[in-house]
Amino acid sequence: MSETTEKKLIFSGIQPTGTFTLGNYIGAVRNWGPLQDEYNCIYSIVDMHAITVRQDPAKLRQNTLQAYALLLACGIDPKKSIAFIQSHNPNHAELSWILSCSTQFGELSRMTQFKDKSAKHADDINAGLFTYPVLMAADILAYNADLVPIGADQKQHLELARNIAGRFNQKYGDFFTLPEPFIPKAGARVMSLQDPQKKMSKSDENPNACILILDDKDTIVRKFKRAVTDSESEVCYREGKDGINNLMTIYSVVTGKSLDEITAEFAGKGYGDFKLAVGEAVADHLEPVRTEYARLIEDKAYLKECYTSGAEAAFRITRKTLSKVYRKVGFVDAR
Ligand code: AQP
Repeated sequence: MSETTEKKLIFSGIQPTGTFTLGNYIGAVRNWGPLQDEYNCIYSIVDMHAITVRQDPAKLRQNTLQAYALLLACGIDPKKSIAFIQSHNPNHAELSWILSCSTQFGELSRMTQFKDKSAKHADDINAGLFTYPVLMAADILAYNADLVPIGADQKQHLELARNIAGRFNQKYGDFFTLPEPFIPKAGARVMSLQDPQKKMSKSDENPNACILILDDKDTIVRKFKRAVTDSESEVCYREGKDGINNLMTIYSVVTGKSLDEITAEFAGKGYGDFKLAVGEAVADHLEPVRTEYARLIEDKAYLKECYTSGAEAAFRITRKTLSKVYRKVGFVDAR
């Protein structure tokens, strides 16, 4: 990929904390492939973020390779985009330190994800969990990304990245681009199938709460059949029908049908028929991803070639950023 073109630059990342969920897919990764022709895209498996909660090292290694293969299976072309593993480019962590000196304790304390995750992992509220958004700001600002495609849950972190960039620019003179969020119109927040007021998450302990994009058809259909809905029977999008609203959004995204078309399609039918249709549509939609993943995960040499060259390209871009940043903050040139 050319490093100097007029195209806008996109950066986004995903944690290798488990197999991607339908939420990760619809809210984020599915949208990344189509952006590759219009933008310069950089996508990362952010393993350094993953260790903010306890991980089994062998499992993390396996999940990281799996996540990288899944990224490609979801349509990221390593010839068009830079696709790499975050820990292979140490410049992110270096920049993160500099940016942490332009970040306020108070603003990090207000981050919803920190509050949620520290409640969930009360026995391990580590400093990394607290400073996670600074590393995320470094991920983005190291490339001076213009746009960051994310699900709605990451909007607050992106706003913080903009504040950090703005503060650095004020202190040291204009340098960082203020990144804009790129949030999909539909499916920006896919909800848990078991608790539709909670977002669908990879690390949910209830396996029925989330669809993993590598689940087989039977599993997907079964999970949708068990999805929590309400005591009515009308398939329509309305306030208070969180479970049905979530299923309708998912069905709409995978079939391209509008909410009105879906209501008409299931008029007079019960939730059972609807849930079965959603399950089958999702399973069929994900089938090509599963097939491509099965092929890629067997080809470790190809994956290695892709993530190694991705990291080299990422390193080159970010080293230039860091050199300029070091000069700006007043560090003595090393060479
Ligand atoms: N439920 C969701 N609906 C829409 N988008 C979502 N994303 C995550 N969950 C949903 C988007 O997926 C991208 C990658 O997310 P991440 O892996 O960096 O972390 P996360 O947001 O914390 O995702 P999970 O699945 O909830 O992981 P765990 O369980 O490990 O914390 C982001 O763009 C995110 O917005």
